[in-house]
Amino acid sequence: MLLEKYKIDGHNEALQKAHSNRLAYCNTNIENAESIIEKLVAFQIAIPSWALGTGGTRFGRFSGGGEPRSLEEKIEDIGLLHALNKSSGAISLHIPWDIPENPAHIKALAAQHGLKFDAMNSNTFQDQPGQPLSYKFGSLQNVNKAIRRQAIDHNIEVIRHGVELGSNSLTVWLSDGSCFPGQLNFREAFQNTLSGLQEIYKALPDNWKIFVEYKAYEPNFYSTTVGDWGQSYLYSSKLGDKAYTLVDLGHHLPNANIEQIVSLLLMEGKLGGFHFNDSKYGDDDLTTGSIKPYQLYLIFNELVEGMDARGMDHATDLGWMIDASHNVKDPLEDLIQSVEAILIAYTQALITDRKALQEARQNNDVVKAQEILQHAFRTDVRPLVAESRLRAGGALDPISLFRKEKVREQLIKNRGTKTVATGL
Ligand code: PSV
Ligand code: MN
Repeated sequence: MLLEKYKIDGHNEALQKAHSNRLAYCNTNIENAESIIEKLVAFQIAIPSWALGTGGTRFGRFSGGGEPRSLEEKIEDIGLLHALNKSSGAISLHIPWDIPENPAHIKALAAQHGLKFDAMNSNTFQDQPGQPLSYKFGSLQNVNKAIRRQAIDHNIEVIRHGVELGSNSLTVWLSDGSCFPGQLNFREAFQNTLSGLQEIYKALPDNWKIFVEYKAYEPNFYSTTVGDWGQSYLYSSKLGDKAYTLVDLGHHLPNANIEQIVSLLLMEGKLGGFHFNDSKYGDDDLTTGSIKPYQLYLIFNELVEGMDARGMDHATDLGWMIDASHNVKDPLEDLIQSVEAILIAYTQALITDRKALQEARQNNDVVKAQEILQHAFRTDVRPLVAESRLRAGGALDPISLFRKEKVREQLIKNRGTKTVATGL
């Protein structure tokens, strides 16, 4: 389904007056509002193909209905999202969940919706029907050479699909690890994984990057072979210039200082990509900013500071993506909320008074440093984010328009209540 431009315009007209008042107030408090709005318009967050259906847990899955049944319908859903917020201009595919049967057609369809292809994701954490060898005891780390070969070949195949679509990066997340002490020789598992990644690296086209994603645990519970940023950094450093660490916010042990991790990876030029979500315990599936918005702001603060220190382009030099899939919310509404939370945190980082912060640090004025950060965090920047959407042609209030136009009801009518999107 398409959301016609006149509906978005009508919605915006009705809200324009109240929005202008809020924006005028915001502009009086924020000096560089214009340049912030420009940065917000440029900032795009990729949507993963697997976030459009209802996620399940090992205890069950409660479908909300109207889920996309094919890659075409996933693209359509992200197109809808992008029409509403103008900040979701890219899709990230997971192979084999999203094998494009006709790449030229898929590419053209995505272009019609104004979407690009972000990082491609390989999957060696599940066995697929007809797959000759099992990943039960790991893929690239496996003690069996033939299984390692199968995993390497799969990743090379994913690169091939990505080339056809115009993507230029591969994200490798391995569930490899062990559930019990003694199950693995850690060094051997590392070396096997490294040599597998080296083979995959060799298959990367010149303009491609590889992102090595880490995760502390799950599905393995005793050790994970790419378990933290240190291990990912080790792999990416040994691989070479085209290899980077990917930070998924939900992949840390409780209380990890993610902002510090981000800062140091940026300093080393090894931060490549980001998966946004939020977590309460050890999850990676909650809506971005729903639990720890202050942490999200602190992370963005380091991102902006670190990227500026290296002269990087905020919009294009890192891969920005949401990685979550929901049990209880409408997936599209959830994604609208996540994108909004990301843009708010980004804006708050942009308005942070860095000069004053530097001075406070120089004077060991801890109180002042906290005041500066919390001032930015407590500033209501939503009118700036809304204005950037308006200028780009999106909706001032995407969720209310989504509901008013009964988008989910229409998707259910077109696709049915029992559809299941491929993914987890
Ligand atoms: C693993 O939890 C992960 O974060 C990786 O990015 C996967 O590719 C993705 O989720 C989907 O399962
Ligand atoms: Mn992830």
